[in-house]
Amino acid sequence: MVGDRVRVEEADWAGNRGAIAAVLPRCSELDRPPVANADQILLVFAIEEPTLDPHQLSRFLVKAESTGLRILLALSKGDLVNEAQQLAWRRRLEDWGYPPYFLSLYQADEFEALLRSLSGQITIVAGPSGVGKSSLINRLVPDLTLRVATVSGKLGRGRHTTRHVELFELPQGGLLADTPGFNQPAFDCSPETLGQYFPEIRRQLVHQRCQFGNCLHQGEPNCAVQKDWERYGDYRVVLAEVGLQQQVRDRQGVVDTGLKEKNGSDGQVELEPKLAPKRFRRESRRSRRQEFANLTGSLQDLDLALGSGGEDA
Ligand SMILES: Nc1nc2c(ncn2[C@@H]2O[C@H](COP(=O)(O)OP(=O)(O)OP(=O)(O)O)[C@@H](O)[C@H]2O)c(=O)[nH]1
Ligand SMILES: [Mg+2]
Ligand SMILES: [Zn+2]
Repeated sequence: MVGDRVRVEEADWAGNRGAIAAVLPRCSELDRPPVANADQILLVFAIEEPTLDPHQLSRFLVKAESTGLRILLALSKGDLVNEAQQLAWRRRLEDWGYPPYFLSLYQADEFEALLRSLSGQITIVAGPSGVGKSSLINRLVPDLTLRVATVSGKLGRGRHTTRHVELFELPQGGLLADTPGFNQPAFDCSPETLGQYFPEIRRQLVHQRCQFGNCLHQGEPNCAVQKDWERYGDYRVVLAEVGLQQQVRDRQGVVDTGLKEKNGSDGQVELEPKLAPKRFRRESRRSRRQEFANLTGSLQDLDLALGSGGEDA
């Protein structure tokens, strides 16, 4: 992967070649964009061209949170809106828990402050297509002239769009990964962990806890999470999505989520735990073993090999 640390044997220094003998253990690993050993993600969104869609930004933030890496947020193309609009976005994103850096190629911006938080770090620059990721990296890395997109057409995808992941060295120390833009991040977390990816929920759970450990914060008895924050709707939408994904995995027999659908008081589909945690663990092991057996097509052989107590096979 881009970002891997490797041991090279028989280096041919003159020919600038060598054989990779081993890939050292990774301290982090991202699938999309594929980068190893990164410290943080710099999420770049344009305020205009393309117009900032708060729901899309929210999805990218959730995806970024699920990596466990530090998150920085930059809003680019600040020159395309007025100061009042910038201030409104700043306030809004601070409420979400992500104070943004405002950037612009064409007017004074917060480039210096951003630079300080990048130095010495390995940073993945990610975000939708055409927001100015490559333009920003050109600015951060002197003498670099990455080709930037000439946006055209309805999709805003043009020529010179970035098509691969590459690391660049900052003069202050640290590395930046330019990545191809993508527009719809997919999630792979469980409904119960989703809440941890919203700073608004994390903040509320610092001093209080919900009554149930697997609470989904949808109005369960003694839930400690309020509903009066802007992204609560986004939370519910993503929750329903990851819940459905898990049900699909369930039906394929991969693992039992322990959740079932019910109709909530406000007419929306809600998920609720369907089994006690202990029983749920037992169920899930059995279904996992079942799936493995189906895969190999020899349930009997497998049961013999595992024995009846082979729980963690
Ligand atoms: N007005 C304005 N335009 C900008 C700014 N930064 C970048 N652009 C323009 O936005 C377009 C896209 O820039 P890129 O840097 O190629 O965007 P990208 O995010 O790397 O795009 P992909 O590689 O497709 O993901 C280019 O035409 C840039 O000139 C800015 O601060 N203000
Ligand atoms: Mg690019
Ligand atoms: Zn709760």
